[in-house]
Amino acid sequence: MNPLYDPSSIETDVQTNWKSTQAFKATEDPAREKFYCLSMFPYPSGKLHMGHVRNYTIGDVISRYQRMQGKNVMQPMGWDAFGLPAENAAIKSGMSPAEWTRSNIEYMKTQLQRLGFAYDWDRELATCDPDYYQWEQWLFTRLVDKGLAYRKTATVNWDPVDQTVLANEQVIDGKGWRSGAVVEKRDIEQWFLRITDYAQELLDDLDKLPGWPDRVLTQQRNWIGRSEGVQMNFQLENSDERISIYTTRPDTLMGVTYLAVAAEHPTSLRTAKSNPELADFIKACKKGGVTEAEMETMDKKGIALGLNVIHPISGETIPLYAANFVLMAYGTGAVMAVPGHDQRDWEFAGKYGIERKQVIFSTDGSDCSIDKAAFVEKGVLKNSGSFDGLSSEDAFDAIADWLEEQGKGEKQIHFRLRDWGVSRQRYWGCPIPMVTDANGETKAASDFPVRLPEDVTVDGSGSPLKKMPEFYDLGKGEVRETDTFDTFFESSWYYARYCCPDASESMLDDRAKYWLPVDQYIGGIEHAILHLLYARFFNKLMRDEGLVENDEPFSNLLTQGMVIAETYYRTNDDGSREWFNLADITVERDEKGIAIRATLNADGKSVTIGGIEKMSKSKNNGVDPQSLIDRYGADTVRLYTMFAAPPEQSLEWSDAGVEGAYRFLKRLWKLSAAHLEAGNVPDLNKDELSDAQQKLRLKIHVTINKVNDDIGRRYTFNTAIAATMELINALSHAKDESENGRAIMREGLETAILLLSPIVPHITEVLWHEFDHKEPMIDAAWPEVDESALLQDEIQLIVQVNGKLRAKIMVPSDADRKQIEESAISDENVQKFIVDKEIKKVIVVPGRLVNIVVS
Ligand code: OVT
Repeated sequence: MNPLYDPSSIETDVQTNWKSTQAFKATEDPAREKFYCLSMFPYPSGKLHMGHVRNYTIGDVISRYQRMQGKNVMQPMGWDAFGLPAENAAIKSGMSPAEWTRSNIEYMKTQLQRLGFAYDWDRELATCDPDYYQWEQWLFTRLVDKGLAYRKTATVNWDPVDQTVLANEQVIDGKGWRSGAVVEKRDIEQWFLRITDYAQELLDDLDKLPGWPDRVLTQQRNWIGRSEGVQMNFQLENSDERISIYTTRPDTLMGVTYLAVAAEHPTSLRTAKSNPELADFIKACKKGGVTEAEMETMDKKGIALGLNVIHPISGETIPLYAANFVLMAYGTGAVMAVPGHDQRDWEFAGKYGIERKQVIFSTDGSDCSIDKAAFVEKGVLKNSGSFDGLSSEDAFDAIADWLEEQGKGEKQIHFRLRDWGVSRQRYWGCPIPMVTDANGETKAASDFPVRLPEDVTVDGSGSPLKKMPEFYDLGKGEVRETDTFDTFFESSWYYARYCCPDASESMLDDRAKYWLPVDQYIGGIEHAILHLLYARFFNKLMRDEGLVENDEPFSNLLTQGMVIAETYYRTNDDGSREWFNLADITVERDEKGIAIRATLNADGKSVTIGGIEKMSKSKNNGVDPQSLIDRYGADTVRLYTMFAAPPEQSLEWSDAGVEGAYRFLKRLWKLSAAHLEAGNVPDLNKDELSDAQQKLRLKIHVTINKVNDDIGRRYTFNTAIAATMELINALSHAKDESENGRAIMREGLETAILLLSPIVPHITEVLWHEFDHKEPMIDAAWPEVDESALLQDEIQLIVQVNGKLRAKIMVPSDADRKQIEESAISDENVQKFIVDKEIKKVIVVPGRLVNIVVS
């Protein structure tokens, strides 16, 4: 065995071997427990970044661990290949989006292979391939038939110079990204999916996902936004016309002092005919039209229509306004305004001199004045006629019932969720398979699948499809849709297609029923809302087509944190900043590793140390994983990424950390080589162990216990690695050349190799065979805990108080729970942290720790 660790040669050898033995090919086998592990597939943007490396290493570690537990593991990989970046790159490079995308895929695939991820590459898919996207075209036409997809007009950003629709991210400060022209709003016909039909189920089924992080569940719940409220009508004075509104606070009804409608509300449009000032206001609103997101921050403006409505209970007249913060597309396009109990209405009333009326008061006597701000809490009603004295909750029902009896309103359930607009006026996407005939009727394209022409040049002046009659002009007055789908369409069902990527007769086949749901899904938190909601929705659509049986696509979800790094810059004369990459800087650090001075290598002069931020091109603080792989090998990169932070937290880049990971692997290699050099190892004789030998065996088996818990349950790979490093440390200090000593060394090294193998699969594969094992590492059995090794006279336990390490205690190995608790609590150091506190509970993890929870 080579006494020196040479990652580049061993890693390519090992990878070649995996490839030739098809080590990661997954086949359906109903007799075995399956485990489907999926990492969010990448946009083929050029090359891997550290965010990818982190995501895919986490997925790979989980996959390999589960495989070694004997499960039938499937881990696929593919490409989220459509989208705007390819069009932008095509404009710059002169390549077609198709060429650019495919060459990126080729390069990024070699990078993934170089990192040794255990993918079943036979399942690879790219969403820009017709074999893939034709099935979403098929599903879409099914949805049209079922009324779950429909067309309506919706507003887009229009660049009047480039004559094209812009995506939201192409609008910068209200101007087009290329032309710099002020962006206008245009209404055009677009396709929508009726996700709102599934709103209740999408909400209810969140309760079936205990394996999802709470914060993602909460974000999904808020996005769906179910509310219980009352729909009611306000009659226009001297007219039969009624203005319908919805409120979740009917208890504040008696505090309504004006009503606000959207600029484009029918009543507003009609009134504008004889009111030029209002007409101007409507025009201004249309020009600067806002999205829901912009609403929060924008300046709230309105104009009185000169009309009144009649309060449904009091019969008083109250003024009607048109306001820019009410959207016609949202609800009824009208809201009741309660300045006393809603902050936005409070401010609007102040600006336009409208009365603020207090009808809700606090129940506990706390300050509820509306002089300085609206009182938005619930409370008890006053100034509300016969409803006085009721609590907000009781008033909800009482007022709703009263309105219902009078035929003026009713209780309703509303959702914040809107239908999903899937049309994009872009080229590089899946063509929407619809045709408009000479009568203006839309129907499914008969020449299904509709292939996207790939031989095009993109110049930024709108989608080439719109200039290709050979694509859209079908003759006889028939015109093909030139819009393409939102790329979230493709990413909503790829997880299912991986089960049967070659199914040629249907979108999915029975193999999907075997593999689904995904057992573990891993990806960035930025997808907590839209992607995950759309994928859940598609799963239900496919279920209702009989294509899958499960209600939810992803049983367990792990959301990884950001990769962040220091930033360095100099300020230019014009105040702008020039950002420098860590690779071009020399940094002086204090003893805690914090940067205190930095100079640019090129000129030796100092640069400013910026904050620690998400790695990005704009701040030039990215670290190119490829250069690390070239320098240290894949195992070091994998080990570092997993060791530097628990997966859900952000990972702060540190060159020193990478060096440390590399040194550890060298040490593992050296220790193994030295042990093997010394020749044959006798069997362990458990009956004749010295104290030191017993202790070392105890360490080995406690480590197995810990790693099982850390990798298998908690997903804290960093602590699993730390424990294994400690084990290696203990082994290297043992220096016991006796027969039993050498047997324990072998046991310890083999254990460490097995425990580390999901994380650093190349070095461990080689060592495993050096230790004379014949089977591939991935088929080796995961180490088992020898209970007899845990049965020592005395064992060491960690004692925590509220999760923080406070002491280490020795207890008899056969101590029962009560004894353990007692000796933990009576420890001198522990006492310091629990005196005067109430012990809420004591958690004992046998063989490992005691956690005392105090308040
Ligand atoms: C990386 C994660 C992503 C995702 C996965 C693929 C990044 C985490 C954020 N195709 C879609 C997609 O997101 C997924 C689909 C299912 C909708 C960073 C970023 C900084 C990295 C960086 C370094 C240097 C320059 C620039 C950036 N993140 N963490 N650190 N595709 O290709 O974008 O959430 O799970 O892997 O990402 S993707």
